[in-house]
Amino acid sequence: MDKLEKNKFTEDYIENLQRITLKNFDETSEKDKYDALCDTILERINQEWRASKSKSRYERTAYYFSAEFLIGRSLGNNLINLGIYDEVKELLDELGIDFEAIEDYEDDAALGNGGLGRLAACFMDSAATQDINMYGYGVRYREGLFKQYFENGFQVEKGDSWIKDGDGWSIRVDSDSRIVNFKDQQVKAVPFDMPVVGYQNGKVNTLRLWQAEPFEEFEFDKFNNFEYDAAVREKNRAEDITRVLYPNDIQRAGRVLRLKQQYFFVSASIQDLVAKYKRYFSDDMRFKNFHKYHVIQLNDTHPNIAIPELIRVLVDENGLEFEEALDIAKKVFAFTNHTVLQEALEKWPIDIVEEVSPRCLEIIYQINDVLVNHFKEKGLSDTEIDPYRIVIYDQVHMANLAIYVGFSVNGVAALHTEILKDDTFSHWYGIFPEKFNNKTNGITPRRWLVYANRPLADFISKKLGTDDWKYNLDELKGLEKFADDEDVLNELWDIKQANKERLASYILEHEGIKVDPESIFDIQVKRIHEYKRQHLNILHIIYLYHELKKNPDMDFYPTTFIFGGKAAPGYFRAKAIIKLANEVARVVNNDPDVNKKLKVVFVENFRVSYGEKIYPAADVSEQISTAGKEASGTGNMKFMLNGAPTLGTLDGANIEIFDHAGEENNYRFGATVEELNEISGTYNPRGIYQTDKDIKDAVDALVNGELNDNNSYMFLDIYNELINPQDGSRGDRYFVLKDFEAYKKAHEKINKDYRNKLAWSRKCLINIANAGYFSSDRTIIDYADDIWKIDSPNY
Ligand code: GL4
Repeated sequence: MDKLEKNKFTEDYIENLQRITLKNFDETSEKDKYDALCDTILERINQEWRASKSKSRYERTAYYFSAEFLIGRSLGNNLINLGIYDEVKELLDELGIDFEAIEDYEDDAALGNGGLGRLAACFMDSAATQDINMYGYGVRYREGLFKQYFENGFQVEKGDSWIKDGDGWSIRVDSDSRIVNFKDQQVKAVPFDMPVVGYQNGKVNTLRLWQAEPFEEFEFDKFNNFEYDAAVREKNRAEDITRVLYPNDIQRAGRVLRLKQQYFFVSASIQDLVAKYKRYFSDDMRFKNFHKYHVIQLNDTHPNIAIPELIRVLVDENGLEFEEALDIAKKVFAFTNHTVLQEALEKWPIDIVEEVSPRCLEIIYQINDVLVNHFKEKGLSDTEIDPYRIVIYDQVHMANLAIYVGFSVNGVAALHTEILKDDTFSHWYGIFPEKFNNKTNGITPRRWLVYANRPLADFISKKLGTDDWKYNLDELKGLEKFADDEDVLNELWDIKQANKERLASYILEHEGIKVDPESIFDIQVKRIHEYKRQHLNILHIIYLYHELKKNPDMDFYPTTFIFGGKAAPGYFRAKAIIKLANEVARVVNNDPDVNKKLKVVFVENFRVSYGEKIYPAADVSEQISTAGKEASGTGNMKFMLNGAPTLGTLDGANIEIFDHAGEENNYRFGATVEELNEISGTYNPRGIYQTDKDIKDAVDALVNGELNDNNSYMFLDIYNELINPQDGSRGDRYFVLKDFEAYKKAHEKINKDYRNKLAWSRKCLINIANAGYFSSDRTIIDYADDIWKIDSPNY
């Protein structure tokens, strides 16, 4: 911004502030100042946004259908991408406004659970930055992911009404409202558009989130008749549809309302696409060229009912034959799978599908018939066809639907895609090998480095002599030439140290725990799940605690173990893991024999904006899932990009991180998928427990009174799962005890290596230098080139 633009910005800002509040400047609140800033920025974006929209109208565009977009905050990120962050901060300073307080005022838009939703948000940022036409379609939940509190160490959930005071970044587009018909209900879908600003390139894509509303605010007759509840019943029923985000990560939520949500946003989005196509391509009423302009990426199975919905709209509302419509669908849909855990593969009972949209169920049967005929012609018997059926045992298999109709099926990391081909979907791979492809996940470097770790970003630009790495992350490779430059390594160490100090004060302020910034910050933040094995980490801390109690002078470099993450409210054992971590923290942190060397913190309400403070301050990135279970992981990439070596299993994208940055710069441990497959029949966790004293002592602490679960039986539940299964299974399904010894050894190595400051800093540097591959810019370009063929409008 030059001086003129700066003055104009300030002028506009003050004018907006006064206009929306009817107050004098010094009477306005933080919220007022935040709102006015959003308005002023939106005005700046408006022109480029409209230009991008009209330009893309006649160009091939990818539509990303996702039930989740975990955006977090937008203010800082938008300013960074517009290239005016420093200037605006300065302008506000001049007005006497505390910019950080304004940034902190913004609620996270937590419209997602974890990795899957955050990936969608990173993709939006990358597509805009790489000038790719990509339009996001999702749900405007009125309640985002619950807020997490701890009471007595137990997780307590509270609502997250993130838009109760308005939402500074959306534009309500009433004129594009659609009607969504359920079997027994009709609601209005109102779109709210959020701008997705590319990094300093003038491109603005759109994220369109639908909100469910009634046609009438209330029924006057009933009100007049003193039936007050009845008068607003329909309104509430409509609003219920987009009221809450289901708080399940990985697990499936088999509820009618959940399918209604899915159908709701998908139906509105499909109608939107078809209506616009008819408006701009009015000479193609048989939709012959529809597939040339549209590709729809289905983010996991949640939006898959879009397939019958597109066919419904084409057949019922536009007079196409079923076969014609199915042909179009086959060219338009592509499907991404995000997990191999069986409990996540959605299967909907047919009566629920019928209850939501009887017509879509009919169409699903029709598609299923085509599928069965196709396989019969190929000579398959009825039972051979069973695993492919879309409808079987009164359930609709949402993955089968998308794999059959879609032209592309992708996994999200190399190992994951191999598992899909060899195992989860091996039957499909046998028939349609050409549909399968891998797209290893990525993260946006703008939010996760340029914004979140300003000191490191400045350091990189200075060393490389350019800013280009911000949109071409492979350039980080240039840092490798400093691998043996002591000054540079020291500088890098100091940046980390300063970040750790910042996090330490934040933790003191928000968690009330004093941690030593000189200690190793060993961090595991992610959703709580048994397969992610936070309990392996905790058992190891219990072991360390025992060792230090026995020998307080033990040669041990002080370490702070930091946890963060939410458990699904209905997932008892995940909640038990949180209670356990909090209890271990209580015991360890209050024990003067050890608490100079060992500290444990579980940060409350981990979310995107907390992550922005945590990743830059990590020394060790814990990525310890059971091999084969974590499809990719993306937190692992955030740590790597911020210069933390990975302590990880051979799982998901960890493998690719080790490949790119070198095993010698990371800490790999634990059994491989093959090894686990091999022992799965004979694995005996109790045997390990009986022979390994360290493990026994740590596991026994769960039930011998050392730790207190306030009579919740939570620790007994974990104990039973590990060595005393109550359900006849062999126990320890996630091989926690199997990997314990290797995990312990890896920690010992870290504890030793960290003392060599230069050697450690070198590892950090090499991780950063090789993080280029994990930019979501690379991922999205791969989608655009290989799946969407987006650069060829004449496709
Ligand atoms: C997930 C995977 O668990 C995670 O490994 C992956 O990184 C993410 C994005 O692809 O998708 N799948 C589901 S379900 N939730 C996830 O976070």
